[in-house]
Amino acid sequence: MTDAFAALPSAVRGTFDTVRARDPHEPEFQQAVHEVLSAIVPVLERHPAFVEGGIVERIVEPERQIVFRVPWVDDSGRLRVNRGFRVQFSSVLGPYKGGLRFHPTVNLSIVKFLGFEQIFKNALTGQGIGGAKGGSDFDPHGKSDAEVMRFCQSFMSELYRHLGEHTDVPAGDIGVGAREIGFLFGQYRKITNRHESGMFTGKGVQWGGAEVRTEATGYGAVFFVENMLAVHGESLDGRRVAVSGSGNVATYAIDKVRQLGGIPVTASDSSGYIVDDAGIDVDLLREVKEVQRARISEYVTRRRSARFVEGARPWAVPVDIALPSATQNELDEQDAAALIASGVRAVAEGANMPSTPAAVAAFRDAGVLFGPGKAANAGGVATSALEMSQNASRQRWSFADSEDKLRSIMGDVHDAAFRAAERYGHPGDYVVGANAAGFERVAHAMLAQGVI
Ligand code: NDP
Ligand code: 2IT
Repeated sequence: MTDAFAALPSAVRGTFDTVRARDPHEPEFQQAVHEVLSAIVPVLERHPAFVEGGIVERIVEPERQIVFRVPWVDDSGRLRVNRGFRVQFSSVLGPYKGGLRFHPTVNLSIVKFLGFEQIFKNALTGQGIGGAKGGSDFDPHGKSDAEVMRFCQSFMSELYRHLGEHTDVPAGDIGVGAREIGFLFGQYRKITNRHESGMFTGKGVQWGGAEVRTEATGYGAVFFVENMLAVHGESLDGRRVAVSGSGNVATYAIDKVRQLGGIPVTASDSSGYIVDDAGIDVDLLREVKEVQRARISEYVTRRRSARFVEGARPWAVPVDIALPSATQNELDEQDAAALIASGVRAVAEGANMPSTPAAVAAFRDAGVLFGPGKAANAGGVATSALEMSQNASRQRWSFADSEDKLRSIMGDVHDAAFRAAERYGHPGDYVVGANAAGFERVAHAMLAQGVI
């Protein structure tokens, strides 16, 4: 990946060279920085104060990064050691905010790329939340509930001292769902002797969680697509949609596509993908993945209209809309070419950075409507901010009100990105628009708050 970076204009080249020299072993972080820097050049040209204030040099360096040992004992009595991370990237707009990922591939490069993305995504939501990310190379797959609990308790026994409702507020991400959040919150409460609802989002709705937070990222991504299509007088009705992943984001994206009259025809996990031309049955998918925690091939044993394709990704299936919602760099140039050849109209990133830079370039060149992750998947963290508001005011909003708010926020996120793209001379380019709108807000706040 490192050698594939396109040359950058001189305004940002020096900063990128410094990032590469400082962190030569962080390809995902470099990729995320490269995307943002290439998109914000027109903003820097229009705001010399951002250049003089060293905003770009400062923003690529996390305010703080925490790396720690997580020892725990498995069910056979064997000692295991994982590595924990929290990268607190920027608190200029609010407390650090962003998810925790538990997956064997997690390392500092992944956590930094996610934390960096989170700064601009969170800014774009218009809420008062800074940017952070964390996690561990722990793999919850195949672990018992008791093992997951012991791991979460050990993880939180270190991390708790860096968290708090006004300091840093984690949430879920890959491998961290309702079960893990419960164990993590429980340990924080025990250690601190504080039931501090606002220190974690994605909590169970029975104990401080917000309605719609579970559904928010997937629903939000589909609302984003709805907005992109509406600009051209089009809708989701009757359109075939390919979704990758079968976790939190993918499941609720599929659910909302169906509700809005589209036909979600694929889902996947790390073993392969399923195609169901009758439309994915969300209840069955949830039963297989959430309840049984089984492989996705289990779905086809219970659904005649579906087939399983092992060891491949779903992008060769002809569709009108694609929602990559599994993980980073899961859709490359060849996948983009296949989607374009089959006439794809819109792509929106439910995952963070799922499309490689070459795939993004191919979509933009082909005139495909392309919603980058920091805009399209912002509904999750935006609803986290709504959860924080409800916790602070001890209120509980209904599902219907919360979904209305999410829909309206996604309309605002779309419009902010759309308008910024026009303002900076790249109409219709949501990559420029989302990065420019998020960056502008962060940069103004950094200038106002001085050199810190
Ligand atoms: P989940 O853990 O719920 O689901 C992840 C899904 O992606 C699973 O189907 C998993 O398959 C698949 N997957 C993960 N890693 C890989 C891999 N390396 N190769 C192939 N498939 C993989 O996570 P989420 O749905 O929460 O997150 C999905 C994406 O959305 C991530 O990029 C995340 O950062 C992003 N996101 C999540 C938000 C949220 O609110 N949860 C908010 C915004 C973005 P398997 O089980 O086989 O590993
Ligand atoms: O990538 C993301 O935006 C998330 N995983 C959700 C973060 C949050 O704090 O809700």
